Amino acid sequence: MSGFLLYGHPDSGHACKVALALRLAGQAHETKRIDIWAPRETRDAAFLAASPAAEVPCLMIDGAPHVQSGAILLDLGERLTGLGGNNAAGMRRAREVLFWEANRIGMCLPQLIEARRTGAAPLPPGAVAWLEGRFAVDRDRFDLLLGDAPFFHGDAPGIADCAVWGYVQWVEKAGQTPSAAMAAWLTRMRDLPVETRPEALFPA
Ligand SMILES: N[C@@H](CCC(=O)N[C@@H](CS)C(=O)NCC(=O)O)C(=O)O
Repeated sequence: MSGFLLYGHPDSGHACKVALALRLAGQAHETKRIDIWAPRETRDAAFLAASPAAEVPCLMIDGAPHVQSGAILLDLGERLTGLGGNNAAGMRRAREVLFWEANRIGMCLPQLIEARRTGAAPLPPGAVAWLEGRFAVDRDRFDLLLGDAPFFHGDAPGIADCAVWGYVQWVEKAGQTPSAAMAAWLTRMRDLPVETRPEALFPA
């Protein structure tokens, strides 16, 4: 199949990152919702063939599968315009923010959200306090990285913003309080002239 097909689910911040990047770039694409709460073997056969770990996101580009949200974002940043990645400085900025996000916020907030989910397996004693301590550090680093600019790529958002937004969009669902800078950035992200509601990014 030619064109772009994104497998994802509205509960996956990793998949939301990629969906937002495609929207920001104005890239025509199809989406297919994969039930990440269902047993892996019950998922769409074409998806299972494309995504070896049965994880979303998986982005098909002209029939070729791409997995790992950070790797996909870096690919899209170079491939498409409007994502802040079409020059060396923009890609350097993207790599710096994406690797930080994957190591820090992308490890911390999803676990805090999962810890609060009804029916989730309980985390070991002390794990939530440890994650919350990490998030407090991440929140300060968010402020430092964003600085005085409206977006991580400057005046307009790019793949670094998509990466950070994936889970920061749910900071309150994770039981955490955003910094003032984070709250203002979230408002700017929500007010972008593209769809950002997870349920609408991956319609059933
Ligand atoms: N490091 C991966 C994480 C992907 C991931 O953990 N996906 C989750 C949803 S957020 C998933 O597909 N879970 C379903 C499963 O593992 O069965 C990325 O950045 O894409």
